[in-house]
Amino acid sequence: MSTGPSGAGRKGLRRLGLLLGLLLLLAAHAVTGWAEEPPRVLIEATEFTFNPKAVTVPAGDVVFVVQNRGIIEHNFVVETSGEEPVEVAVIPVLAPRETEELPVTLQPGRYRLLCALPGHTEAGMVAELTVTP
Ligand SMILES: [Cu+2]
Repeated sequence: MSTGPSGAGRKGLRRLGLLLGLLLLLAAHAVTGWAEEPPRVLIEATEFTFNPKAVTVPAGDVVFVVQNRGIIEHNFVVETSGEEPVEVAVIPVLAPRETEELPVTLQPGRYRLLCALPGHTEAGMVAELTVTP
C-alpha cells in the first residue's frame, strides 16, 4: 500500500535507467555527429571518362569520393553549369590509383563534374550533376 523503501528504490532505478539512456544517446551522437552523415558519391576517373556520367544528389552536404583508376594523372572539378561556370570545389591532382575525398555543400541546381587538365574535358572527362531541392 505504502510505497515504502522498495517503491523509492524502484523510482530510483527508473531514474538511473533514464540517465543511462540519455548518456548512451549522447555517446552515440558523439560518435556519429549530431547531423546525419552526408551522402558519399563514388566517382571513377579513367582515360578519358568518369563513371557514372550523371549523378543526382539532394541539396546540402555531399562527399565525392574520387578514384583515379587510370594510368595518368587527372583532377576533379565541381562547377556550376551554364554560360559562365563558377568553380565550387576542386581536387587539384589525382595521381594514378589515388583516391581523394571532396566534401562540398551544394545548392539546388545543375552542375558539371570534370577533369580540367588540357584536353581531358573535351576527350570525355565530364559528368552531369543534378542537385535536387
Ligand atoms: Cu583527366
